[in-house]
Amino acid sequence: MKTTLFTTLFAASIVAAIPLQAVSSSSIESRQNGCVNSATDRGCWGEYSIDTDTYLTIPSTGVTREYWLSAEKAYLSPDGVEIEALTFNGTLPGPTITADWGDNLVIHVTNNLPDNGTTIHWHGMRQLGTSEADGVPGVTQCPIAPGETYTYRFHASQHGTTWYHSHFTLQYGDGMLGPLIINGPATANYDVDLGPVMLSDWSHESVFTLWYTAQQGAPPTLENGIINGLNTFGDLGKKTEFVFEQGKTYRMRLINSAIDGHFQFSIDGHSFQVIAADLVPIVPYNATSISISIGQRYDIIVEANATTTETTDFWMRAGWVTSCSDNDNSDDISAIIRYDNTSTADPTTTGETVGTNCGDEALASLVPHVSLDVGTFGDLNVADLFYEIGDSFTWTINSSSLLLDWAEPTNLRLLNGDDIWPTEYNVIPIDASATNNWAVFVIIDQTGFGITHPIHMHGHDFWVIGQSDETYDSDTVVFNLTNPPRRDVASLPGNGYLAIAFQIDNPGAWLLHCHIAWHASQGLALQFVESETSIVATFSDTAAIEETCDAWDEYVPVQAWAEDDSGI
Ligand SMILES: *[C@@H]1O[C@H](CO)[C@@H](O)[C@H](O)[C@H]1NC(C)=O
Ligand SMILES: *[C@@H]1O[C@H](CO)[C@@H](O)[C@H](O)[C@H]1NC(C)=O
Ligand SMILES: *[C@@H]1O[C@H](CO)[C@@H](O)[C@H](O)[C@H]1NC(C)=O
Ligand SMILES: *[C@@H]1O[C@H](CO)[C@@H](O)[C@H](O)[C@H]1NC(C)=O
Ligand SMILES: *[C@@H]1O[C@H](CO)[C@@H](O)[C@H](O)[C@H]1NC(C)=O
Ligand SMILES: *[C@@H]1O[C@H](CO)[C@@H](O)[C@H](O)[C@H]1NC(C)=O
Ligand SMILES: *[C@@H]1O[C@H](CO)[C@@H](O)[C@H](O)[C@H]1NC(C)=O
Ligand SMILES: [Cu+2]
Repeated sequence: MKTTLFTTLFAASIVAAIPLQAVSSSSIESRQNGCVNSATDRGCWGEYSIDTDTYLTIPSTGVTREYWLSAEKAYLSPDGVEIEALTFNGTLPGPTITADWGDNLVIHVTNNLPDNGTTIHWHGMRQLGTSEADGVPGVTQCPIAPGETYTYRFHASQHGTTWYHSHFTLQYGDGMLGPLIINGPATANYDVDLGPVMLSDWSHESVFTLWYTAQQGAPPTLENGIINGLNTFGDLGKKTEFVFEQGKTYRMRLINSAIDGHFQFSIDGHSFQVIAADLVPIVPYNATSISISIGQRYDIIVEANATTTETTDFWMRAGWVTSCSDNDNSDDISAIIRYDNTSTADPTTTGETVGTNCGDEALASLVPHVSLDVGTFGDLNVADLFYEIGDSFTWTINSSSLLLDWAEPTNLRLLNGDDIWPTEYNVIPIDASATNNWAVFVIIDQTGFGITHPIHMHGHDFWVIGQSDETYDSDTVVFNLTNPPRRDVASLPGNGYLAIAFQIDNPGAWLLHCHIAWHASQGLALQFVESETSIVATFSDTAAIEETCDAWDEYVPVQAWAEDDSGI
């Protein structure tokens, strides 16, 4: 076990060192002297462990993992129906990117699409000191023009399960996404890591075509959903399959990578332990199903202890919650677990009834394992969510809908000393003061629609200090500042409010947005410009920022399509 772990930890070649703040170095020897991660000791991780506060302690393995990704069109049939997909390396999902906690990642993304720009966001990665690698067009960089390459360099300062996806308008809905796994310790033991389980909704028509109707307000109904890139559709297609060995325990890494789908995940005949919410290990709790909002991840441990006398085949269900959005194949988005790998039969098992929860798991269940309280903060930042109906439907935050100019990203403006922000950049400046270094942001749904919005923030995990479907009242609200749930996506309940707190410790321009792709395109987003005067000093490759914009400026006059949404 010892040999295996440290072989994988240090097998990758050392390519380049990335300058980072607050990186402590550790030698291979000291790590080998530490506690070794194994099936019966998952809390261990060399000289670090599951108890390490990942905000304070940033391990460095000295290892750089280098990847190449190609954004390209591909004809694929995930559910038996052939479509022209936009992909990474021609597959759906794209290649799994893996690293160990403390590694550096260097990912070269080449845009081989004939007629779209692109940028890649590494969802949930803290990007400490590397905001230029956050991959948001119009915020952190210009889109990568067709034929061009941009290199993303960042440090794996957290561990767990996440994903990467295009942040260029609706593009990930056509297939530009993949898993991103950072190996590290866990809060419960398991035998086998089964890897990512990506739950997506799926359209037989390009999301760019659907956008023409979506921008009028009503969300389109997609035809299907897929698990790890596969599902059936009527008699067509096939299901993803997993094999269990009786008595073993399996870690599964659930990722909701949908554009407009909320899932209640379950496995017939099995309950499971939930051990992490997004990139935050939690005190394990047991569940028979789990509500997973767009952009969220849950790591679960499933014990292969089903009764197999009647059947050896069980459905794994991405239960579609129809009260959040419609789907034509809502009762058949599933995969198969087999205890007998020679079986080809469809399971006949029955499972959990899908409920109506469009929001998150109960806050009380999501107790972070490393207990951290919210520190001193200044004035609250409060913004109302509303909407406008003009030529098209847009959401407004604090009276303004996000609209970014791809050619003038916030980072380029900062480089050029041009920080008179256009109103529609929805900038909230955030700065620490002598007495506090925490920010609190409250978003209040004033639309009256009653729709739940999964809110994702870049550059930070946030502390969920308030989440309610009741009317926000500043006089009576009580925030939970004592080790509240911590993660990077949390739901804003319909007609209610979401209050989050985060540490002002990472200079950069950080997007906060609804992860329903239609809503993001309709402007439900803003950006925190955090510690503005310190941002430019964090850039390690200003030439890359400028050259990407120069190439984009050259491409724009010949591009086939103009920006027709918020840009993200
Ligand atoms: C992606 O494709 C490129 C060639 O286009 C190849 O060099 C690279 O190794 C592939 N990346 C992965 C992660 O498979
Ligand atoms: C991106 O490409 C698709 C075709 O794949 C097209 O429909 C869409 O309009 C393009 N969007 C932009 C902004 O280039
Ligand atoms: C949850 O399930 C695990 C594994 O079966 C078990 O050890 C544990 O006692 C259960 N916890 C609770 C609170 O039921
Ligand atoms: C199977 O394991 C789960 C926890 O992983 C536990 O809650 C459940 O009671 C077990 N079932 C049986 C039949 O032992
Ligand atoms: C099926 O399981 C057996 C026993 O564990 C194993 O030897 C065999 O390689 C497996 N076959 C496939 C196709 O996975
Ligand atoms: C909301 O807009 C007002 C007026 O433009 C501004 O003073 C305030 O700082 C904004 N608040 C937030 C949270 O954006
Ligand atoms: C705050 O949240 C944590 C995690 O959900 C929970 O354990 C704790 O009881 C909550 N405290 C209060 C006062 O609500
Ligand atoms: Cu939304």
